[in-house]
Amino acid sequence: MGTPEQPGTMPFVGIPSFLKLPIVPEGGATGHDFTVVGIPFDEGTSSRPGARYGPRAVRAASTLYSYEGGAELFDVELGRSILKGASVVDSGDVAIEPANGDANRDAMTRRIRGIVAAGSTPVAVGGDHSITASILKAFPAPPYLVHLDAHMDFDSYLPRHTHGTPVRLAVEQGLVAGVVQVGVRGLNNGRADWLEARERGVTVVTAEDYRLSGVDAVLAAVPSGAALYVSIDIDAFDPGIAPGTGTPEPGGLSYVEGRAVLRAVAGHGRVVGCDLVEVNPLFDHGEITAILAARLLLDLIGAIWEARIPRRP
Ligand SMILES: [Mn+2]
Repeated sequence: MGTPEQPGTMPFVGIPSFLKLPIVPEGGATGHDFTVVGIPFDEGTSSRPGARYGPRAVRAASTLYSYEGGAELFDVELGRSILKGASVVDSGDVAIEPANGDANRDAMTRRIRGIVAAGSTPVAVGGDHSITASILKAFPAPPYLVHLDAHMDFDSYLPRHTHGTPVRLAVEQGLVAGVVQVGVRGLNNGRADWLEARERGVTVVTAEDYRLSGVDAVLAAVPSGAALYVSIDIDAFDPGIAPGTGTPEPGGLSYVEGRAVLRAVAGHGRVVGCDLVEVNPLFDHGEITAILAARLLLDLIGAIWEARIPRRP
């Protein structure tokens, strides 16, 4: 996978870019298959802030997988290497400023637009979930949104640009061709919003639905071959494995359940971009949330790459 920035070094040595991959400056993303970008913004948080530290924590955790300089990621369960031949780079962070909401949101959109225009697939690491609406604005055509989350993020009672509203904003502004949500649960999704979302065509696969129906319930909502955008809110996962987040909710997905969704959608459609949001290291324990996040991103982009490049024997 690409040219390792720091060949031969151990995970604990060197500069912790994502997977210790080469750092390319903003605007230098041409020719790379995937471009990781940090968006350290958490002013959309409704409860416990701190997700601005998510990109740094996820990058540091990702170095656990950087043996051999990240040059090969052999998945022993799959019996093959993931991301083989893919060029993946870390383009640093969007330069977020405090209390500068509109400028920050414009900067996010511009940055993602640049990555897309360069022919690369953006892999954004948040930051709170409000960033997803600004990211979706960057695509020339609205993709289908595959959204893993405990919450529908369709709140009508919150201001427009919070982490409880990106899906409402995306639907109202026509930024998505459709939405399927997986892992929704708990007592913080309002009845009126739930009804309205479904009326507007949002498919809600609750955590319980998913346990009963598996990935079929998700795939049924998305046309085969469609352009997809995958947004992973880490709170889709159970707080037992993902405590480091602002609004944890019991009863979430296991790692294996979540990975199955990611692999299935990557093989079902054409993923044009993705994000992983709401990792809040201030509430993490033993870095388990950040490690889960790093692993999910590797699994996802590995599956996207595999769908693009037919497997060789
Ligand atoms: Mn969310």
